[in-house]
Amino acid sequence: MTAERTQVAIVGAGPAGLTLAHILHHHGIECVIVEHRDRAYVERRLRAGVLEQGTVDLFRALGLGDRMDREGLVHHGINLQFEGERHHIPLSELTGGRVITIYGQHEVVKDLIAARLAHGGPIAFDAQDVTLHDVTSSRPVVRFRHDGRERELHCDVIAGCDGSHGVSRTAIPATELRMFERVYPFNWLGILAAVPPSLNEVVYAHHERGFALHSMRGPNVTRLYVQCAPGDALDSWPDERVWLELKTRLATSGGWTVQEGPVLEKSIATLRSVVMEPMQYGQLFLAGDAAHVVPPTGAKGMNLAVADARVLGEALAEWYRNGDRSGLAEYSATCLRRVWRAEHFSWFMTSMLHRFPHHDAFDEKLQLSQLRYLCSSKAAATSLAENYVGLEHV
Ligand code: RFL
Ligand code: PHB
Repeated sequence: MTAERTQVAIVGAGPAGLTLAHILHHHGIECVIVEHRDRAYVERRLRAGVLEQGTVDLFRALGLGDRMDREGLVHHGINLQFEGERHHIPLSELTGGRVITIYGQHEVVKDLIAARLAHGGPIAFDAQDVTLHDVTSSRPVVRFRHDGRERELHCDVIAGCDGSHGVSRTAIPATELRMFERVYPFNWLGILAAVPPSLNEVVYAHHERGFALHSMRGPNVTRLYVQCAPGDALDSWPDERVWLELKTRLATSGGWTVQEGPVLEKSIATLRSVVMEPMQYGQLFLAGDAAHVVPPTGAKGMNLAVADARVLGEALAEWYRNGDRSGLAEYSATCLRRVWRAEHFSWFMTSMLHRFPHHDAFDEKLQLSQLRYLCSSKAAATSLAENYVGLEHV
């Protein structure tokens, strides 16, 4: 058994854990990241693609934005499509010039890992049997097996950044945690295709056969999603079926639809809304998907993870700098205000754009009316735009 000491133990090397490590490093606070997958796995895991302005600004301020600025695609608007017509929502025009940046989450993760290793910051990849102990004491401990030996990490604070299937959340007794949840009766089948995007912006399509989404990862790579049934497995979606649904659901009456290309990756994501309250127990602080999950329709999950890390990092810096615990005491309440706004927005986008099994003609008319309102009222479009680019003060 090797016993070690650090100031903050971070469980999980996703966007939340890695961002927090960089903020702490910036303030001269020591931390160790414990990640149960290997480096190649976390760097390959395809997920989010839309960075809010606030996320981009934070990465730049931490000196992590070079490749993102070179390779990320800056978008000034998104499109909503329904009844075969495309409607442009000019995000920047409606929000005083704010933009979104299309840059894959795995590219963010690669950049943050490379920068951390370059300054000598420890990450224990491939850590097995990670467990949390004494989280209500002033000396909590993280134990794990690594490189064939047992390690014990003594720290002041544990940051639980280990996603929705991690162990941190389970270190909090059920009696101390309230869980709010909504499960949706459909999933998303996503593909990455080696073909240039068919349009230079993101398209969210409402269609009688179900939702579809056109996005991208670069000038020659398209990212596409179709709503599928909850029981569907990947083998019920051969490439021909995926393209047929995408082309049907994304087609406009003007004859536009998506271009086909070789499928590089295919996977199914489940859609859920979850919030855990509070996001703190003793010296354990939850951040990102460990504390809350949103359906991807609002493109909020990674941005929320980064926002939690920023609040926690600044609160820890205050505490170490002058013993002021007020930021830590308010951590959960501060984050939950933003989290619930994003939960509402993601639920709203999901409810408006998908086909629900129990929907009848009345429900569909309501969805279409809401979509038409968003595309014809500046007030309604502004509300969508400010949520989409990210609200700074909630
Ligand atoms: P992560 O990324 O899941 O990272 C958690 C890390 O913890 C590790 N881990 C453990 N480590 C040690 N011990 C254990 N016991 C552990 N258990 C787990 C894991 O291996 C992992 O490395 O959580 P984090 O950092 O909170 O980040 C959250 C985001 O990953 C997530 O919210 C987004 O991907 C959601 N999301 C989107 N978010 C956006 O902001 N914009 C988008 O456009 C967007 N699109 C999406 C998405 C999620 C999707 N899926 C796959 C659900 C699109 C999709 C399809
Ligand atoms: C993506 O590019 O993967 C993406 C874009 C918008 C979303 C979700 C995912 O709402």
